[in-house]
Amino acid sequence: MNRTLALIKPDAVDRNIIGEIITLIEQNGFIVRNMKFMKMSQSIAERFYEAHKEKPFYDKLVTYMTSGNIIALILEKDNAVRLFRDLIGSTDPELAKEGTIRKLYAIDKSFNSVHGSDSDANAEREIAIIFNH
Ligand code: 3AN
Repeated sequence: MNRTLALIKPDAVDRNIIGEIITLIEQNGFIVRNMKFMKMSQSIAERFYEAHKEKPFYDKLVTYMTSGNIIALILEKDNAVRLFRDLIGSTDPELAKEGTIRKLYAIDKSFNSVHGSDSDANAEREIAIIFNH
C-alpha cells in the first residue's frame, strides 16, 4: 500500500461539498487513514508550495489557500499518488476528464477544489508538513 496527501480546498469547504468529495474518494477505493480540519498558516502554505515560489500564480495561490478552512486527508491505496491524481483530474477543470473531481466541482484552475501530491516523495513531504509525521 502507498499513501498520498489530499486537500479539500477552501472553495469546496465553503460550498458544502466536503461529503460529496469524501464519498467519491471512498467509492474509488482509497482508505482514509487520517483527516484534519484546519486553516493553513502563511508559513505552512509557503513551505507546502515552495516549489512554486517563482511561478506567476504563487502569491494568489498562497493567499487563496490561507483564506479559509481546508480538510487534509492521508489516503492509502496501491499506487495512491497516481490513482488519486487520475481521480482529481487536470488542474484546469475545462481540461479535466468526465467523472473527475475537478470536472465535477472545480470553479477554475485557481479555485480547483482539491489537491493531490504529485510524487511519493512529495506525498511524504506534504504529510510531514501537515500532520507532523
Ligand atoms: P496540481 O494541483 O494540478 O498539481 P500544480 O501543482 O501545478 O497543480 O499547481 C499547484 C496549484 O497552483 C494548483 N492546484 C492551482 O491551485 C494553482 N495553479 C496552478 N496553475 C495555475 C495557473 N496557471 N493559474 C492559477 N493557479 C494555478
